[in-house]
Amino acid sequence: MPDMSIPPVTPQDFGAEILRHLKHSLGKDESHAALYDWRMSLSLALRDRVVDPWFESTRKTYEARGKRVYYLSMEFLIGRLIEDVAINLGMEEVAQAALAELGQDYAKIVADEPDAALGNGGLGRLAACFMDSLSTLGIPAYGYGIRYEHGLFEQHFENGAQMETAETWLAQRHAWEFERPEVSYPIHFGGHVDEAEGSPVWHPEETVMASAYDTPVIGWQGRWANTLRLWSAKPITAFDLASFNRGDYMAASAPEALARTISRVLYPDDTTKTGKELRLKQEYFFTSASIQDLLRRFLSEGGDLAELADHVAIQLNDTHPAIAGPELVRLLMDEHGLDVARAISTARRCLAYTNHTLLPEALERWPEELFQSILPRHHRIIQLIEAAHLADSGSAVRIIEHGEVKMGELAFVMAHKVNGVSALHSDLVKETVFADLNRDYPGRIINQTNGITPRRWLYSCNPPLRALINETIGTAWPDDLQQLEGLSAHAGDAAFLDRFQAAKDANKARLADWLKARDGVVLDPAAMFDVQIKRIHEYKRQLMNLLETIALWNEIRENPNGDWTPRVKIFGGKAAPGYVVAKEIIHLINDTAKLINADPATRDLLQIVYPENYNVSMAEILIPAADLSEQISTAGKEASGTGNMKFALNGAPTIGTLDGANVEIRECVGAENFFLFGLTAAEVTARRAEPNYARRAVEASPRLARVLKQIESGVFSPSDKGRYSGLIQGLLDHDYFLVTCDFDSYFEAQRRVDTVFADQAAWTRMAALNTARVGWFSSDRTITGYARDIWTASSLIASRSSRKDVA
Ligand code: GPU
Repeated sequence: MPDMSIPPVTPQDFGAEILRHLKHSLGKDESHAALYDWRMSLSLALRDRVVDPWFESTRKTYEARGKRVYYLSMEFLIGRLIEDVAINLGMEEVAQAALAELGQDYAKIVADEPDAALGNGGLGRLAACFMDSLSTLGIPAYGYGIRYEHGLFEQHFENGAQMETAETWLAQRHAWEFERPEVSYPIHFGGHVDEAEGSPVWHPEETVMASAYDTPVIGWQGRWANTLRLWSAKPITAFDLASFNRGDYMAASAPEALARTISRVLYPDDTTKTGKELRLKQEYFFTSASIQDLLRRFLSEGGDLAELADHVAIQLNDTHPAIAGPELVRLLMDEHGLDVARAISTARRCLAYTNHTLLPEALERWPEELFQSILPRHHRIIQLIEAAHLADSGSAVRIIEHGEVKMGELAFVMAHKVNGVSALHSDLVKETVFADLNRDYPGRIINQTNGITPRRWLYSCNPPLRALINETIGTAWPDDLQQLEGLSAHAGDAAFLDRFQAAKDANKARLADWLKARDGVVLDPAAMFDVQIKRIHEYKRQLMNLLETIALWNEIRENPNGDWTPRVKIFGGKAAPGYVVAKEIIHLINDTAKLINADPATRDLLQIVYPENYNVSMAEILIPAADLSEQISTAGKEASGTGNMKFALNGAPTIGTLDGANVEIRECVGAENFFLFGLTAAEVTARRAEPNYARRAVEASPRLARVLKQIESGVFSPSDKGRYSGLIQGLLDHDYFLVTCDFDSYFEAQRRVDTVFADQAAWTRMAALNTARVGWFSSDRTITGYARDIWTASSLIASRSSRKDVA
């Protein structure tokens, strides 16, 4: 049922709006329009319809004088927006019909949109899902980040090895944003602090401008729209005319080039932090601009700084924006005259911090010297923060230690709440990385289990299943996902299960068609689609998946007439360009695929597929088509996972460890509908203490030993037999992620998967129960939790259920 706030429009009228943009915004007529022109015209016509709800939301926010949430994130992994906006506005069918009448192919136009890949993986995609839920829930909020000129690199395979090229989403105009040249702030770097007169003065060496670009984020049924405000770096002086006139053209454009560097490119490191100076500048750049912007907004409404925390909630998405603490303290002290203690306590009441990993290599630390040279004033302020923290809490935990500034500790100390992203992860945060601070600040660490937006990750990406759910339980589920529980009642109904399976089959056929057209790869849609898509990382153990694949290949070859369940192993994901082992794993997957896929003895039973350049749009095709979800990280290492939720929601049971949110997913779907294997987090820790655990595990498993020998001896790299000897030796010498120890348990769990999959009715029932029981993993539930436990922010729209009462 369309919402009253969106005026209904006919395909004819909407078609006229598209044509108006074609003529007046693109300067084309129908006979000259290219695909790009149609896409832009459709996008601009849709954007027009977002503007009124957006203004209305802003007006209500000003009137309410309540709290705004500011979500600071280095990454927003948005993906495409045409379908997202059309669906949230309830205009999908109108848009399709309008374009059909204009003789244009809607699907082709949608697929022409570049993926906005301003993020690496889970953390960035979570931020995008949160923006969607904040709007759907009607919580006044701004997302703040960087408008990278180049998003995450594009991945190509050359003879199986990953190659990277620059991504260029802004090469064509971005249809959804509004440039705000009038909204800009100076951002300073370097120089020194002059403390001669008692009150310190920062004399920076370098200044750039942060210039705003706003993208409206429309919620479900267009009831509310928030703003994603991304900052682009611009020079303070555009162009040095004197140099130009002297004939020195390089020098003339130097200030511009220097400034632009800051928002030029997204760092492609997922979870590992490289400690590069430019990265610190990026972090400070967007954080300072955001803090200046929210303070200006607050003060322009006549706010009293003593009440800042009643109007401002700032959420730090990991430590990347942790400089927000000292920056807010700096502005409160240096520009608004608060004393240190007041400045710190005011800032702390505004700030909260989300931790997304326990991996030591991901905890940001900056060499103190580098930090001080770029942010001398903040260095001093952090010393003040540390002194206050040590004195007030009696804690012994330092923020600056051994010549390093520790951003995790800084974020923790400056936050009134710190949260982990799954139940297990939050417990481990308390017990490990922040054990001491947890004792010093009891109750500060809480849990908020991650979630995903059901609008993009079911309604939009899975039309066949959407239709079946609508017919079965009605249409109120997209913003009240626990209603999916109503599907459980149909899990014994053969007709329902047939239709559920038919939806899955349609999605598998769609994937097969897409892969055929894109890569020329042919899939058997009757085979099990076994999917592992995520960043390539040793802890995520794509290598273990591949070792199991090779072991299976060996066994099929030995017993070709056995009762095998045909499988397609699908991998997708990028490796950080500097992550050597991850790139070796990619190479090995591709080398193995080449050999196994060409084996006539097993070809109909086992296939490996690794499409290049996995991204959000590819996930939207792969996830609905998956039969099995691979969530096989070493227990204790995956903070939450969110892909795991997307697969379960789309009816793909999980094979997985007791890690991250897998634990909670298994509780929801029932242990009998989840393929569990492997060591627990506690067992992992214990096993690491045992001498030679990897070699002993290999000795105990002839199946694994054989596979490792094959790889090491060059079976899969005949032209370069030694290619993987380092990788295999590494596994035997220091298998930190316990691939060897979990291998047998994983292999055995896969055989249980085979057995259930062979019983189609049992499998479909299990798949349907997964969909029915994971409604809790909606990011609407997650955001409701943040709003209640961290922000004390409220919705400014009537809730869905009370709207139902009115209707
Ligand atoms: N995560 Br830290 C990232 O994607 N990038 C990072 O830099 C860091 C964490 C992920 C976690 O690995 C994943 O388990 C989690 O679900 C996701 O953040 C969102 O919380």
